[in-house]
Amino acid sequence: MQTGPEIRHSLCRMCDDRCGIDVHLEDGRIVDILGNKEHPWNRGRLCVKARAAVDMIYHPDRVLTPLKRTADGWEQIPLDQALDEIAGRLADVRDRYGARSIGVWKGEAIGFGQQETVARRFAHALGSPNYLSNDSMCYVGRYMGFTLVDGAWPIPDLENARCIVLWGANPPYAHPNMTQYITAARRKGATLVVVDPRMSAIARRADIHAQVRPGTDGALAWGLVRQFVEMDAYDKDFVEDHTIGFAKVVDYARTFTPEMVEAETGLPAATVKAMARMMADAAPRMAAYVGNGLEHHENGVGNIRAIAMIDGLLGALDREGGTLFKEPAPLRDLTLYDEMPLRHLSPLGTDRFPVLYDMRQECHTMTAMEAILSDEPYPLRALVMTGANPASTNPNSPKVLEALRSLDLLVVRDLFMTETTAVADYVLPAASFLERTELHAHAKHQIVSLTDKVVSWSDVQGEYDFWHDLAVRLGIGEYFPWEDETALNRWLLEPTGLSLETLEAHREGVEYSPPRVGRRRQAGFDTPSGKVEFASAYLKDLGYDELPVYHRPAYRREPDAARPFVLMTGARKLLYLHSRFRNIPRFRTAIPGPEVEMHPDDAAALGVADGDTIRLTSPIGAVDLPVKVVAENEILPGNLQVTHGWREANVNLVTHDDRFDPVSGFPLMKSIEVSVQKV
Ligand SMILES: Nc1nc2c(c(=O)[nH]1)N[C@H]1C(S)=C(S)[C@@H](COP(=O)(O)OP(=O)(O)OC[C@H]3O[C@@H](n4cnc5c(=O)[nH]c(N)nc54)[C@H](O)[C@@H]3O)O[C@H]1N2
Ligand SMILES: Nc1nc2c(c(=O)[nH]1)N[C@H]1C(S)=C(S)[C@@H](COP(=O)(O)OP(=O)(O)OC[C@H]3O[C@@H](n4cnc5c(=O)[nH]c(N)nc54)[C@H](O)[C@@H]3O)O[C@H]1N2
Ligand code: SF4
Ligand SMILES: [Mo]
Repeated sequence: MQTGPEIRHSLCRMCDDRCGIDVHLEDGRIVDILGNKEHPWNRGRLCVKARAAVDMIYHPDRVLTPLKRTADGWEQIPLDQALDEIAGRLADVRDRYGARSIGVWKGEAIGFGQQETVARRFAHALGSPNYLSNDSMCYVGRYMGFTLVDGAWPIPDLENARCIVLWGANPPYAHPNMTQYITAARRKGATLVVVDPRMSAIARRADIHAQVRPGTDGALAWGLVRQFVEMDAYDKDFVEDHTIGFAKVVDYARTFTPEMVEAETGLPAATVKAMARMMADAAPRMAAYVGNGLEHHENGVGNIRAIAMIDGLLGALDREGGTLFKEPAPLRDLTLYDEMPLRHLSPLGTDRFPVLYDMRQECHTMTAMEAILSDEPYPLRALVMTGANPASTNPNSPKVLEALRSLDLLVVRDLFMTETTAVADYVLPAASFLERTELHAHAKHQIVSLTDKVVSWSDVQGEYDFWHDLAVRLGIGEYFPWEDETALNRWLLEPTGLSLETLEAHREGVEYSPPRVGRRRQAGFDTPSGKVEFASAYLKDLGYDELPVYHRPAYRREPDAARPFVLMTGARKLLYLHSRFRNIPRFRTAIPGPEVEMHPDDAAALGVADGDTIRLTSPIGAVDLPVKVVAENEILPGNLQVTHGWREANVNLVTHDDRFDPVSGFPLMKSIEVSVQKV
């Protein structure tokens, strides 16, 4: 039967922005994806990746049938058989080694929210504390830095700010729709400061581009704190009423003179002063945002905590035009952490990184690789993974591959064959975001929305159906009593008082509670003391620095003459999401391959030009890449940048799985010492 043109409303979940989309169908097939003008976040605007969903969904290489590894290669098998066999093998592992030897892993394609919590629920229902994810490297470092100080990670009120400060973030590429809020504020006269060792797309538009050395942001933050105190530009009432540790802060900040900051960060002393002036002039309407650029360092959380203190000092917290505390949607919690805490079973990594588990209930993926290879502290023998490609995206990829290959069972749910499926025992076809219905809460606008299942394929399961069917086969079906996604969504939604029907009629989202400003100032902050904690007794008790003390990056502390270059990795490209989309031909035409960004002086000294191949070597390994000589002001001499996710030259061959931020456990993937040879 032929059906005419049809428009369905949903959300794009190619990245975490989750923009409202209008999906255009003809005869049941998606022909276009346009922006939903009703959605308060993107107001009709989309980035170029949204339309790539059409290429992705109908891609000829898509995995649409379950695959089983055999001696003769991949065999296509029926879904029921795949689930039966996987359940049988998981049951064997559970019998032999105990439930905790089974891990569950979700990747960035699944995001947080419902699809993550259902995976967490499955692990706990099975009796395993080992829930793993890409968040061993993403977001959690920032979440921790801010939560330790403010009790939550506040949301910058960009459009109402008079000064916006971005630290290690590049919204035009990474959060395209965030950029429109920055532009709106700029039109109203807001100033913009971008702290980045590179001239990023957003740094180009800044009033001040603070081009610091990688990993030295903490020194700049302390230098600004010192300036605010010197200038008498801090909010005395806020500090007095709502913070603890201020006297210690003033004392510690003393040595961070503009000249000292210049020596450490490379930023001229005059720029440090100008930046402080610009922020203080706008206060309290100063909105700061910290990106992924600060997380992948050995001093990441400390640097982020130091930055977080500035909001409190300038009185910008819980204020219009500053940073806002949004109320999370009162959806039901799918996880079983309260009903069935499994902390006593030693979730992997908890002993090394207790804060990671305390604050996020996350295990540590690098520790998990060690456990697989060594059986210490106990064996981890099976992994069920969805929406992740760690053989490309985790540090020290060869070791990741070795570990995954040595498992008794690796199951991967994906849309495509990847570096990770290459070592799997079973590959299951996963539903993309347009092939499942799920609830999303958008904290910025305090709305909840329901996505639409626009396409379906016979053997392709959504996340809930998969975990449910596996649970039933493993005898833990009682934890998955909802017949399907719809029944689950209804249950999750109940406490909000909103009905599924209302959400179906308003795919652009429905407000779950009106945003309020000033509540934390009245009721107290969500920290142990109820105050903004410049000094953390919680961290001190765990043996960490009470203040966000500045620790110099290793390449500054003990320069290694054999590895004189400092490598940053992972700066986002507009068209690619981590290891995704390299199979979209028109994207390949626009950005054909990997490259290493290099300063012209370094290129001259090495005798290399655009396109020449060089080898980067770290203690972990080596990778060969073509050179891209950038303009003089785009990168600092001695610094290099390579974006991850390329199969033909994977920069995670040289990133560290053995050096971490001590609080978050995040690996060293930026500010890495490397040597360079012409090949
Ligand atoms: N197109 C696209 N969008 C994405 C993604 C993607 O892969 N592609 N990934 C999504 C995900 S999961 C994430 S986490 C976000 C990340 O998004 P953002 O947080 O905006 O991160 P990036 O775009 O990588 O920009 C980080 C910047 O930090 C700089 N940087 C590196 N080291 C340092 C440092 O020591 N100090 C400072 N101040 N800056 C530093 C880099 O030069 C880079 O310009 O993007 C999301 N959006
Ligand atoms: N060197 C270096 N490495 C990094 C970073 C860096 O800055 N530098 N950044 C890190 C960060 S912030 C992150 S978040 C991680 C991300 O790392 P990963 O979580 O591994 O993310 P992706 O590479 O995007 O892998 C997602 C996989 O999910 C599949 N997929 C797409 N849609 C769906 C879906 O709907 N369902 C399912 N089941 N699968 C789907 C894709 O085909 C892809 O294979 O990478 C990290 N790796
Ligand atoms: S920013 Fe682009 S990729 Fe991300 S949700 Fe919006 S349209 Fe999709
Ligand atoms: Mo990320």
